[in-house]
Amino acid sequence: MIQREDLLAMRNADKFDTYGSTRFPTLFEKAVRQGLTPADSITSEGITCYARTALSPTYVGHETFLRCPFCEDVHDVSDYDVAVLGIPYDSGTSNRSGTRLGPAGIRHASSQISPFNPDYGVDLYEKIKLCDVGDIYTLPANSEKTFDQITKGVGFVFSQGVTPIILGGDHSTSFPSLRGIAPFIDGNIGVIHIDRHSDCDAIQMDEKMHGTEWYHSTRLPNLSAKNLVQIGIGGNCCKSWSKFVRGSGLTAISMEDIDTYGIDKIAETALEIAWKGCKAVYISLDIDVLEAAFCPGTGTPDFGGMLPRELLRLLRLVTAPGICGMDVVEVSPPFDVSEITSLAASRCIINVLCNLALNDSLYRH
Ligand SMILES: [Mn+2]
Repeated sequence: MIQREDLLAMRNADKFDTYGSTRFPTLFEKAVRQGLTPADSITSEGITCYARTALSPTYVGHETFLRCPFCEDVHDVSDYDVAVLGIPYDSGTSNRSGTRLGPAGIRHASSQISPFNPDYGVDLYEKIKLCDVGDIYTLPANSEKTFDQITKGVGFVFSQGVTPIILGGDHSTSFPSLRGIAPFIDGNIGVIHIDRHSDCDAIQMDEKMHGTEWYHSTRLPNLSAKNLVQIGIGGNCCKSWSKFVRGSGLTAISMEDIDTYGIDKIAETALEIAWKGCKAVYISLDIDVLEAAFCPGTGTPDFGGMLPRELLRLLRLVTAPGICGMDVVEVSPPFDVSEITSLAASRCIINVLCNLALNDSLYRH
């Protein structure tokens, strides 16, 4: 039998204590200084609100969106108009996971796209001061603590007068993102939610998962379901959905409705409902609203969704008046093919930014 002390790993284990620990305190101090202290519910050392340096989880992004500047110190975010941030989180998925790699996938795909867009006649780099502030430090084993991190991180960016563009992550993250923004809006918020799924159950598998975010978001004090418009609905759905729709006052628009009335009329109706009595509107785009053939890289794809040009036209029309934030969720690179889904998400965000720049319609704080 080999003696324990003759094993290389055991001999090395004995040596580890002699190395000391000089780099960790320095790195951690810098990470906290630049990435903010974590949400109050988190007690372990080494966790920050925004993931920074080598102390980050392994799955956080290493590139920036559209190769824009990285805002390493979150306190400098007020130097910019718009901040892209990632939420690498997929513990809220009920079927296929992988959206924790969504932010990295979208950023990588975005590097193929030019900031100049002839459809809009806009050079984004000239018109908008855009940065990437990195990823929220998520905790895959605990949704509530992750949600606290998201609320703090998104809220901080918005409180600095900056419009957040949020790369998901699964759709459960929209609730804590809105919870971060809502307290800083002096009035009501409307939501334009583009998705094949309605996502308004109170609870899913005993937790707040990615089919529950609208139930909880519409319980925020200044976000009423009467200002929530859902466009593209028609995929998997629980029967409890109809009860919530009737009771809450939300407006659901199906793919059949889009076929009947056309994108322009649908957009006009959505704007009217979302903005009624509101100071700001948030856009939440679940990439699975696209016809499954165009978005293989998502957890719950469905046939019969929007065609790419329908989605781009809808986004162009509904972002015209200005928005307080946007998320693009449910991109799951492990299921993607040739980066199609990540590329679709990137194109949607870039066109929305172009539209905001063109109309000078960023939310005014
Ligand atoms: Mn969906």
